[in-house]
Amino acid sequence: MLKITNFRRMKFVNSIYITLVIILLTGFLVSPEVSSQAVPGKDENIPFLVTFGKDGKISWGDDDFNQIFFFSIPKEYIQQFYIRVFDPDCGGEHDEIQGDFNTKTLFSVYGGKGADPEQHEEARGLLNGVNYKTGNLLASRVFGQEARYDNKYYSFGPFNQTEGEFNQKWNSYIFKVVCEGIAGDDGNLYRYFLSRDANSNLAIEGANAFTYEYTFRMWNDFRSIAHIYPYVDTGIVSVKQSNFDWDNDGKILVVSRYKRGIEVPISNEANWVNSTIPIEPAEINSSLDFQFHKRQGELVKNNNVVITLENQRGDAIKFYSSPIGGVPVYQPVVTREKIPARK
Ligand SMILES: [Ca+2]
Ligand SMILES: [Ca+2]
Ligand SMILES: [Ca+2]
Ligand SMILES: [Ca+2]
Repeated sequence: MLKITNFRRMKFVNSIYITLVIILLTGFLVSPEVSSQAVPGKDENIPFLVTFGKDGKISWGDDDFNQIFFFSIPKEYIQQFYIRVFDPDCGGEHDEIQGDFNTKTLFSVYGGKGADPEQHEEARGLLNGVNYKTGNLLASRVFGQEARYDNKYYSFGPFNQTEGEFNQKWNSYIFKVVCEGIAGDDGNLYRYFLSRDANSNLAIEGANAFTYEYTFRMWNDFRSIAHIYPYVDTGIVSVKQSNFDWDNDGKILVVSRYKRGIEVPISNEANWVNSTIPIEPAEINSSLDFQFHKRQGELVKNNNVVITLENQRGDAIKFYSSPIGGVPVYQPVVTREKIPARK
């Protein structure tokens, strides 16, 4: 046992109070509800989504030149909202140039019947040659090289929740956002934010964002670890992961409450590699943590990668941009007696 003098105990108690006050004051800024509205999410440590123009090479890391994200708005939220896109243009800052900037990117927002990927499998965009642009087109815009939106936001909306497709299970309205590289060969890097406001990022409590095929950019920093958090729903006994164009860039590990870090086979240049990971009953209704550890030594620069997951029946598994139930943590075998003493 650690012996603490009264004075030291007072200091310790005071520091706990101060910490609590700081947590309460800043809670709004760091709550999961807030971070879950950014795509990629705060916990993912992923700088950008990426979509190349359709004349790009798949060896640059985008296998299909489109990306589909879904936003769920809880039924209780009755105000209008906006889907904001950061750096929607392809030019200037952030984007990946090939020759000159000539990529045009079409962003489209869909609602109504056909938008919800749980009720309409084709909306997920995983069936080759099948139209995934289902639902009512609510808004769209093409972006080229536009200084006006370089390193800035463009806001789609306002939308009303009832313009989405209602999902009974999640008691939410679902919206679909499609990004397509309709011309050119450069990579458009961008992010989303679901907001109550057109001009700033104000999160909607209980809202969420998810996808079934995630195409993203890694940080150009070999110390940086990216994460994605697929949700393991009831009935899942195994997960098949597929990764594309990982450029042999270090390791991909799967961590969960019950997995310490299973290494999965990785892709190299413009190829898909897959493997199957068994799921324990105790992992149901939580998220797995897929960790992307970059190779040490010579930096693999501008690494774009695609990840898809499916269950044992071949059904796609969602990735949430913020994990449901929080970030998975280790459950060490011995926990009770091993709380470290404060110094
Ligand atoms: Ca830009
Ligand atoms: Ca170009
Ligand atoms: Ca961009
Ligand atoms: Ca790559």
